[in-house]
Amino acid sequence: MTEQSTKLALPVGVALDRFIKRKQEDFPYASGELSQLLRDIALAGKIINGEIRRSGLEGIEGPYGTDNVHGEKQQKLDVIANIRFQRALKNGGEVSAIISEEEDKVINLDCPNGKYIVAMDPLDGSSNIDVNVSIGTIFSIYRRESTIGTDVDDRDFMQKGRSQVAAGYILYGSSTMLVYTTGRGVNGFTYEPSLGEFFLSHPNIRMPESGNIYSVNEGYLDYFDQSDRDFIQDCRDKGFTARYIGSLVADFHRNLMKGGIYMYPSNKKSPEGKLRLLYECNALAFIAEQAGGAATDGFQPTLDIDPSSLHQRAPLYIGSKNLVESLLSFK
Ligand code: P6P
Repeated sequence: MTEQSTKLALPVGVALDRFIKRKQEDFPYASGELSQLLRDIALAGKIINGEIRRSGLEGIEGPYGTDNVHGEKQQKLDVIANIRFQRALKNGGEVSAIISEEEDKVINLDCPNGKYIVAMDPLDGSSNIDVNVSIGTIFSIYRRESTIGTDVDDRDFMQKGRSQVAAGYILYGSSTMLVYTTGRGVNGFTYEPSLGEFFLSHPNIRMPESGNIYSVNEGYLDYFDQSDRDFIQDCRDKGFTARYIGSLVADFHRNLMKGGIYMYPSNKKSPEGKLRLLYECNALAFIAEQAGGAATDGFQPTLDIDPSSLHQRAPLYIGSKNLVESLLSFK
């Protein structure tokens, strides 16, 4: 394969496997581990997609009966998705440890030679599972800071979002899509269940610089800071459309494709907001920036936030660059 040909945009319809291999050639020193890791995530996504689509028939809807570290009721599919991803990544051998919304502590995969660590929300939007509304998987991939061959340590997980080597999400919506970046743009793949494969459907996604959609839970309006209330009022004065699905991945993806802003501000009930920095905010912030959008906690770019704990929360304003800049002008 000549140098030039791998730089060309790959055609819609190319299979994920071939896309990953072609793009790997853009990284001269790539030895294939990240490629394999992306395949492992896609594999788990395919399995979970099938289970979500059949959940009403297989009695795997509803609560599991336990709470996660945040005191949120775990749904059966939360637990199943968590297991699927851990198993796929452990079997793949490229990942030494995982942090997950569904686990209190770091999950060591006993792969000390794994070059990478993964932070993930196996299934985000759980409250929507039983009412057939879109839900999603969110993942961030980092290179280990600790020495390969030794056990992971805190340094590995306390990396800024700016250090991600890859990030993405799987949206289980009207179609199932994998959207990811490795730092050279954002590409979207649509799952074809009859062939059991993801195919490139949205090459080189760019987020519109502006838009007229705002996504926020206005039921909490009285708990928001005045600056957030003023921004929301400004959106309404401009005749913006309000769209809030209650699934971050679905709201983010719509805004990525059409332009818009999603916000989950700090508020009187949750002073740091609700969303988790390491496995929700950072991945989407990386994608947003790679697609020409922006993400902030209201004071600094999300990707520059210095993590201090595994499950820390961060306010999130993410979407079209002009809308995020407008939001910041109210701060
Ligand atoms: P609220 C789902 O639990 C989630 O993490 C995001 O997917 C979603 O945008 C948000 O929380 C919804 O939270 O407080 O508006 O119900």
